[in-house]
Amino acid sequence: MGIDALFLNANLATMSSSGPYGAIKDGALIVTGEKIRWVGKRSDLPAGAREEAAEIHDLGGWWVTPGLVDCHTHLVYGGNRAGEFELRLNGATYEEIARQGGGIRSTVAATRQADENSLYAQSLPRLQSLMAEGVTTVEIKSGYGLDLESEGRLLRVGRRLGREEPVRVFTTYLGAHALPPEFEGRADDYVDFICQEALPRLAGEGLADAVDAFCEGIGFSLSQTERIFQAAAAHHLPVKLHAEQFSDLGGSVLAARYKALSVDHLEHLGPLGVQAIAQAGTVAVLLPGAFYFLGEARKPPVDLLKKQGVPLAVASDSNPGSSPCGSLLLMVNMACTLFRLTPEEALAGVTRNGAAALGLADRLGTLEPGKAADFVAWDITEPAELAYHFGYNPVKMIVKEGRVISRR
Ligand code: DI6
Ligand code: FE
Repeated sequence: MGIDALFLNANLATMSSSGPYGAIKDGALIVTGEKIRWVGKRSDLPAGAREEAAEIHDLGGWWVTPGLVDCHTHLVYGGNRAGEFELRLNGATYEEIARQGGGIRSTVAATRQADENSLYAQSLPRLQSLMAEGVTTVEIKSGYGLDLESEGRLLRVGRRLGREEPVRVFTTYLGAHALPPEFEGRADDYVDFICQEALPRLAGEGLADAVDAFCEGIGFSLSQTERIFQAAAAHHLPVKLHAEQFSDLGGSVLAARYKALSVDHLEHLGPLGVQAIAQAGTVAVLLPGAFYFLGEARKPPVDLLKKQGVPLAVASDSNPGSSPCGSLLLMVNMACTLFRLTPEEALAGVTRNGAAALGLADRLGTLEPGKAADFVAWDITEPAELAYHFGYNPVKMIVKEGRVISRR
């Protein structure tokens, strides 16, 4: 087995579970093909590694982390809602705006109007902004098209972004994001349409890696959500859930019964929900951007989640209404300042646990032999700096599947 690349002179925050950050000072990484073959101290490098290596990269004493994983975004959509933001700051409420045709529905209208190329062009800069900070894996949800044709277009744009950009894209069908205008007053009929038509078709075309729903008073009920989970199971797709964002409907308990990959938001999650997801091994995804942008007061029960050993992920929730965010590092900072995660926990949230929230923990998220050779070199003197700065990007080099894709 040949050595394609040897990376030397770096401190490694492997994020594997041994010790703080799984740190290895003065470490080295050997890459073969698209995978990490060996990780360790430079002094322990296997004999002959330097001679055998096709390429040797000096990482200048920088710190290296796994490639970042943004496990919850809605970044493919048309238009934006800056006007609505302005209205809100001039005193309009979210409900008034929604009644005048604003809110999610205005994004649905703008998204339906945009053809595939236009959607691609509008979404690409949002993706590139995340990638510039070392994101090498991103989840992208549908949910701004709602009808079959537009949801398919959103998911196809997501897949195409993953083919044309050096980033791994995981797509999630979120048909149950909002009630489309053509189903006004007929939410159960819309759920039938999701379960009987849209989900089977999109799953059949291989456009979705998972299924999500917005389980909320202003979204879909517990029983509607359960029907969607059953349809997902029938098509062998894992589920995720927007749960307990504005109220505690028990979405997390339901999601745990369906062995959900993750439950996301969770500001109103109670002890029963925490216990259920702890037992199911479901990841809790924290979205500090939405909490911040909507000016929420109630925080997710972080201490209880930690006490019960629930893996915590952190994501951008990039979307036009509640988190128009292009920086995962800012979310790492806010997970610490707003939700009191430690820098190490926040970094695990965008690496190891972000990967787990996508069911990819065996392939990504730590620097270990056999995992994808996705990693980022940072010009920092200790890993906590990644959480400490905000509005500052210390990336020096990004490697995706063994290939250097960016240097700064
Ligand atoms: N929860 C949210 O915060 C966003 N979607 C969701 O399910 C809001 C999306 C939007 O306002 O466009
Ligand atoms: Fe979301």
